[in-house]
Amino acid sequence: MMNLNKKNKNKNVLAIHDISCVGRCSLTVALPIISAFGVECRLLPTALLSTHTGGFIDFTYLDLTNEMKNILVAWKPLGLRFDAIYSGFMATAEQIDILKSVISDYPTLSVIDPVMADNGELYSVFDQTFVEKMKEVVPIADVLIPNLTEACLLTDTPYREKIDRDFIEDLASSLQNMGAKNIVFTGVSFTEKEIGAAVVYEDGNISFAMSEKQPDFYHGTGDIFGSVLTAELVNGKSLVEAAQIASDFVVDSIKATEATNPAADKKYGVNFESVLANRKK
Ligand code: PXL
Repeated sequence: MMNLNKKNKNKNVLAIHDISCVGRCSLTVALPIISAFGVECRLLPTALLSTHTGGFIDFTYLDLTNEMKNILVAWKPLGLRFDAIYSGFMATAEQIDILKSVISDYPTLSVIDPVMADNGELYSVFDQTFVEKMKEVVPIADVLIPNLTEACLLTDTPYREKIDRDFIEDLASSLQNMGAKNIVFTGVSFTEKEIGAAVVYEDGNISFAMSEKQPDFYHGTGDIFGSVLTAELVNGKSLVEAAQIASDFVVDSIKATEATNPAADKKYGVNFESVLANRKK
């Protein structure tokens, strides 16, 4: 007999990201991870790309803004409800307005990753106008999950590589002055040994969800972090618990990549599949 978990209430997440066909990020990460954590994953795709934009030269890019509008109209009579909305890569400034209307039409937990930059640099497809527009999501996210580059861009703070706790506190108070509620900063590292997330609650309280630092940088780890975090929040974990599980999951995925393919090209992402396959509940 199948062992059905009676506690599973068949929760669902609406994931609003692009489909990058190759490169393990956005929906190709959110869909398998959220499902494997026992949560249905519904999709609102923002764009269709041959690969993601980080390190691939000639990629195709189909903007799905109009199709997003059609999908939302088709959903209207269905009376859908979502246990969370998890958004990431928005292809155009107009899609940020669509995101805002989805969040107001479907009141629920919103987890927003202001995807636009990493390692001190804006992704090639975005410009300063897009950065200004992205600032509008800060007050509508229940949980905002920027990396440090994105947090600096949102707050007009010069980016730096070496950071300390004061720097995180300053970024957090700037974001909260803009209306941010809870913030989970990703890619936070104060020492050679640790990397993880800084979790800042609405009341300004800070805690850290650290894991073992790995030497190499891989693409797509922010989306893996966000997917695990959102699924575990829907599963009833606290923000710090969910952030710790997500940080550990990312580190395990990097370790699995190095163990199975030490020469892996970093732009193809990490082997999260083997971590999912070996996960014990
Ligand atoms: O992982 C973030 C991401 C998502 N989607 C696309 C990207 C990136 C980062 O480069 O290019 C298309």
